[in-house]
Amino acid sequence: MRINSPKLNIMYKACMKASKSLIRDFGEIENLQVSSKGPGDFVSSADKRTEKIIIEEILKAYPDHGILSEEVGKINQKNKTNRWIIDPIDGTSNFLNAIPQFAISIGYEEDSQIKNGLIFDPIKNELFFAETGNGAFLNNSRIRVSKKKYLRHSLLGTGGPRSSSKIKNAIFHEFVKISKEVETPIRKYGSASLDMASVACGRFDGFWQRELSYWDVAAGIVIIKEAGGFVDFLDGEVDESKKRNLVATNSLIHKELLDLIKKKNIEKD
Ligand code: 2AM
Ligand code: CA
Repeated sequence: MRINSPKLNIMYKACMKASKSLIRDFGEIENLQVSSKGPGDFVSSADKRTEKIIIEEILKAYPDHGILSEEVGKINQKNKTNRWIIDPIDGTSNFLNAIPQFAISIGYEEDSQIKNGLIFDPIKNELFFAETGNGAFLNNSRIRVSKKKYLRHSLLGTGGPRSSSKIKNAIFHEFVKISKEVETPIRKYGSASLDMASVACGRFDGFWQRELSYWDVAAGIVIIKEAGGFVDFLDGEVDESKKRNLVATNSLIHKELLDLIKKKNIEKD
């Protein structure tokens, strides 16, 4: 592994340590699935355990750095300069259903700019990582976004909406609208961070999703950029807390996809 940056090193160490127990927990899920209680509580404690290991490793190295993490929320909020953004299990529903499509995602930002990102799929043993200015990698190899030029020939991914979404119909209509413009059916794999990693390494040509959280996408932002792709937030979102609606592409199909998303949905809500 060609990791020679201090921040990436910490991410890598934290992630490897956490993934050991996560893989063990994943192995238990199939048994729990057929039990009367189901795996719900077990998954939530696996989530918390993974998060705790990652946070401990980061704070051991940088005790005063800020943390934003899906389960515990914010730590060291006073530090506005250095912050780590963590999603301990991205793709929770997959994990819960014993589907091997989930990841640990860790981003690091300085002055609100994402500098480093790492996304680890512990089942496929795929480690995606990047540091600003130094390119993006999958395990030992440099990765690049795809070279597809036209939306019609592109393979796209998306996700959501949750049943609680207040804009469910608009999201479904957007899906229909975009589906009609691509030859290959759109993929919905259920892990936003791995969808972003897929754009970075050229498996997907683009990905968009509404109502995400910052921890779903923080690491993916720098990995896609360093792989030559483009990441945008819809509706002029600049404030991090409002950055929820994302479009990420190989850059060549970006305008075409963005224009289509912005075009009024034809079907009525
Ligand atoms: P999670 O597994 O950590 O909950 C599923 O489409 C993907 O989107 C997952 O990565 C899921 O993260 C993420 N996601 C986050 N917020 C979501 C939302 N409001 N609706 C749908 N998916 C969401
Ligand atoms: Ca997530």
